[in-house]
Parts: sequence; structure tokens; C-alpha cells
Amino acid sequence: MSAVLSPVSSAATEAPPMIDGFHLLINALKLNGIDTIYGLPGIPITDLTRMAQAEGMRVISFRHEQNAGNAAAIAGFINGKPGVCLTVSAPGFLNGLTALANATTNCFPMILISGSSEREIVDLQQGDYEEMDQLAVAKPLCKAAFRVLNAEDIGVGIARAIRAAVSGRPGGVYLDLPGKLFAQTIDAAAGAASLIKVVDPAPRQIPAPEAIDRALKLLKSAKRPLILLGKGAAYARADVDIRTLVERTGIPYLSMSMAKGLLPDTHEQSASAARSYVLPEADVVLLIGARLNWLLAHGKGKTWGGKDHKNWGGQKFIQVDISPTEMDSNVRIDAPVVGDIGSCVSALLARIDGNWSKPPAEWLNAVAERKNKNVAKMAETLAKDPKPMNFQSALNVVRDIVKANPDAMLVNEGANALDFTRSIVDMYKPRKRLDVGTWGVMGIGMGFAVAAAVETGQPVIAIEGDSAFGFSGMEVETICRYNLPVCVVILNNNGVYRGTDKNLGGGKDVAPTVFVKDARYEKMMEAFGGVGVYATTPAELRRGMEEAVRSRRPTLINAIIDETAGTESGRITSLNPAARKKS
Ligand code: ADP
Ligand code: TZD
Repeated sequence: MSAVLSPVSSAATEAPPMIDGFHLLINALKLNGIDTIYGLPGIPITDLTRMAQAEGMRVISFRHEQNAGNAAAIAGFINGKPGVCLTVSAPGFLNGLTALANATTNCFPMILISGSSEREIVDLQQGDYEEMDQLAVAKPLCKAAFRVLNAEDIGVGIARAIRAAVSGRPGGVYLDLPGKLFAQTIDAAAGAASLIKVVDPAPRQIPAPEAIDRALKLLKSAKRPLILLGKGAAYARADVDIRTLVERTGIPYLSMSMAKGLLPDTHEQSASAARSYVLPEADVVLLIGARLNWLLAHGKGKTWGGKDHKNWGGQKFIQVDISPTEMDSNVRIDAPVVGDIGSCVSALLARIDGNWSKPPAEWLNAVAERKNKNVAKMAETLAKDPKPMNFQSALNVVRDIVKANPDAMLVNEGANALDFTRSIVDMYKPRKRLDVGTWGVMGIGMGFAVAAAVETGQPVIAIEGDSAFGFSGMEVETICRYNLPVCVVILNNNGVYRGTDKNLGGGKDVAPTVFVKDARYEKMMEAFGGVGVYATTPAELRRGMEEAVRSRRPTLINAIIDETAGTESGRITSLNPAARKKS
């Protein structure tokens, strides 16, 4: 394919070559290094998907737009450039919108491109096919939303969407393309000239020197310092500098879920196994790309040593983040360091040399003591072999498989299936763990798994609760269709959280959290030509996973675990409103 725009044939030989909206869009994306579209065809974008494929783009077609959207979002996180999702108007757009909102919430760069109905009809509300004012609907749920009406503006539209998605705090961007736009034709040379190759889409943001001074002064004063790495730190790709910062300062660190593996979880400074000790005990906390949201108990309350849920624990915070308004959003930030993480960490490192004094031995020993105790306790639990399997004995197998395949991507969703996996399965490399993120959203599983396989070519292991899997389960067909090296493991306990609840009304219906007993999920994968495995023991699970990783064939392992094993909402039971006591 030549670098020039593909001209639309013109009837008269003397007429200048023309180009249509379809090809301008494809060329604008390709010009900016976007080579994959996740989507679902239909009016008005069916031809766009065909043409994109004809022009050498990878077009991954899904069974539901939400999964395509999740795939695009996580592709954005994996690559640090926007993932693109393409949907049809109104219902397709709405199906994709959840993923766009989730991407924005998680700071993943993504562009949702949706075809839309005719503006004149939509604006007069005359009842067009799939009519909806999509731009207005998308706006509050994403970082930016744009509409392109004229073919000559497609280049600008794509450039603005890319910049909005990746610059500053990354997020989701909506691009509305009414059906008529695609068929518009303009002079091919003018079209080519209208496209923009975005230069430096996510410019560095250098922190102020005084912010660095303030942060270092506070960090130096600490008796019990702690570093907290969030998924922003993983996204920033400053892996070497972050590791150097941790190791040179000697400060214990915690990784948030998707930051696991930024340094190997087995690193001696990892305090993950002593989390409930270090959070309340630390006196100065350096946050790097992590927000003090609900996942960190808003930086206060009992988790942090406060008297009750509103009380400050007394810690001082240094926060490194690209978003200035993140500071003080929950508690006082004593030393805000605003800038991109790469620049901030290297500015800190420039002032942290070999003479930096390590934290007091008393603190390090206390952390090590808790950690060793908890690691030993965990080892004891993992060594057990209960019948039926429970979360721990099944995940002990996953832990070994991931250790043996540290390049594999790990997707994870569920409640107990999420919490146990996060604490049991160590990660060894950055950006390998992809999960429910900031919202704790179910449904990311198969979309993330598809994109992880497509974008990295590595084997993907998806650890799924049986409820969680149901949200995107139909995409096993997509996994088989593209023959992706995805091994789905369903930790099947017959329901949401567990399978043993009773109908409180005593009627014939099962309880709202209960599913069909002994469902044979593995047959779903077999239905589309993949491998299905029914595993009731750790040995069967191990055999199935090893074979899946070795063969790279789409595999679904239905791992049957004790249906009484799960607790309500996993580790966030306390977020359930307490029912009023019956009088
Ligand atoms: P976690 O859930 O792992 O705690 P969050 O999603 O809460 O992480 O926080 C990620 C933070 O990282 C966000 O506040 C975001 O602004 C920030 N961030 C993302 N990318 C960068 C970057 N390149 N430089 C600086 N901060 C970033
Ligand atoms: N819907 C959406 C989109 N997201 C959610 N988080 C929920 C519903 C509520 N929810 C959870 O928070 S976890 C979960 C639901 C339905 C499923 C838990 O059951 P599971 O996992 O089978 O996936 P465990 O291992 O049995 O807990």
C-alpha cells in the first residue's frame, strides 16, 4: 500500500483524484500509528471496517460493543497510545459507552469512534434509524467529545482526539461521525494535506524545582516512610527510574493492584504482605500515580490509623501526579509534585544519590517481621489440599504458572476471585496485571484478554469469577475466531460470591446470587473449536493451564471450587449498606 491516500476512482479521466471520508479516517489513524480497531460493524460503519482491513489495519470484531470498548481501553493502557473502538449509532454507541466511561475513570487513553444518524433528523427529533444525540450523551462521561461534519476536518478531529486521550491525565475521548461524513468526497491532495501527524502527543510536564525540594525535605524527615505505587506509575513507563528510586532510598513500598510487577512482587522491599501494618504506621507516604480514593480508604480512617472512618491517621503525604486538581482531594497533600511521572521521578532521583540515608532499621525490621509472619502463614494455607478445591488451592497453581511464565498477561475479575488472585499470584514484570480497576467493574474480562493477546502476542491467563465471566462470556467465540492464546480459568462456585444462598421468601426461585449448579462453562469454548477442561483438583487445573500456555490454543478451564468458599463482596463486604434489623 502506498503512502499516498487511496483515491476514489473518478469517472472523468481529467478530474482530479478524490478521496472519501472513509479513507481519510483510515489514513488519519494510520498516520498516527494506530493500526488496530476494536469494534462491531453495522450501519453506518460496516464499510469502514472492511476498508480499514483492506488498507492493512487489524480490525478485531466483537460480539458486543462493551467488550470491544474494554479491549480498546486496555490496549491504551498497554501501549500508552489511544486504543480505538468503533461502534454503530445509538444502541451500539451506548454499549460502548460504559467502556469509555470506565477508561476515563481509570485514566486509560481510548477513543470511541461512533457512527451516528443524520444530524438534521436527530436535531429535529424526527425519528431517524437509531436516532440519538450521542455527543451530548457522551460528554459527561469522557474527557473530551468531538463531532466532525466535514471530510476536510477529519484530520483535525483525529488529532484532537489523540491529544485529548493521551496528554495530561489520560482518559476516554468520544468522536462522533455522522453517516453522511463517510461518503463525502474531497480532492485527494487537499485531503492528504488536511491530515495531521500529531507531534509529541503526551508532552512531558516537568515538575517545579521547589516542589521537588519540598518533597525531598519531607521524605528525608521521615522515620517510617512508605512508597505507594499506583497504576499511573505502571502506565508512565518509567520502570527503571522507579525501581532505582525505591532501591536507592531503601523505602518499603506497596503496589496497587495494576502496579503489581512494576517491581517484582518478590522484591525484598515489597511490603504487600504487611499492608495492614504499614498503612497505619507510616509517617510519610510518597504516592506515585495512585489516587487516595476508596481503594486507599481516602487516606484516612482506621486503615491509616485514624480513630474512626473520618479521622486522619497523622501521615504526611507527598503525591506525584500529572493532575494538579488531584491534590487535597481527600486529605491534605503536604508536598504535591505535579508533572509526568517520568520527569518527576527523574527529578527526585537527580537529588537522591548513594549518600541518601536509608530508613531507620527499627522501621525496616518491624515491616520485615510482619511480612515474614504473613508470608509464612500464606505458605501454610497454600500448602493445603482441601476437597473440593478452594480459592487458595486453585490459585496456588496459577501462582506457579505465572512464575514460570512471567511474560504472560494476567486478566482478573470477580470479587473473591479478584481479591485472592491479587494477593496470591505474584507478578514479575510491569503492566502484566489487568483488572477491574477503579470502579471494580465486572465485564472487562474477555475484552481485556483479547486486547492483551492482540497487542502483546503473549499468552493470556484470565482468572474469572463465574459471575464475572458471564458479563463477557460470548467473546470466547472471538477468542477462537482469532485463535488467540487465551486461557480462561473460571473459579466456579455456582454464583455471585458463592453458591449457597437461600431464597429468603421460601419460593421456588433460587436466591438472586445463585446460578445453575455444576454449569459446564468449558463446553462454551468447545462449541467454537477451542479446548475445554473440567478441573476438580489442583493437578487437573495445573495440567490444563500448562497445556494451554504450551499449545497457545484458546482454552477454558472450568475449575470447580467449594461453593461455600466466597464471602459477600470479597474484601469489601463493609461497603454493603447494613440492612436495618427486623423489629
Ligand atoms: P490505582 O488505582 O492504581 O491506585 P489510580 O488510577 O487511582 O491508581 O491513579 C492513577 C493516577 O496516575 C491518576 O491520578 C493519574 O492522574 C496519574 N497518572 C496517570 N498517568 C500519569 C503520568 N504519565 N504521569 C503522572 N501521573 C499520571
Ligand atoms: N455489575 C457490574 C458491572 N460490576 C459489578 N462490580 C457488579 C455488578 C457487582 N459485583 C461485584 O462487585 S463482584 C460481582 C458482582 C456481580 C461478581 C462476584 O462473583 P464472581 O466471583 O462469581 O464473579 P466470586 O469469586 O464468586 O466472588
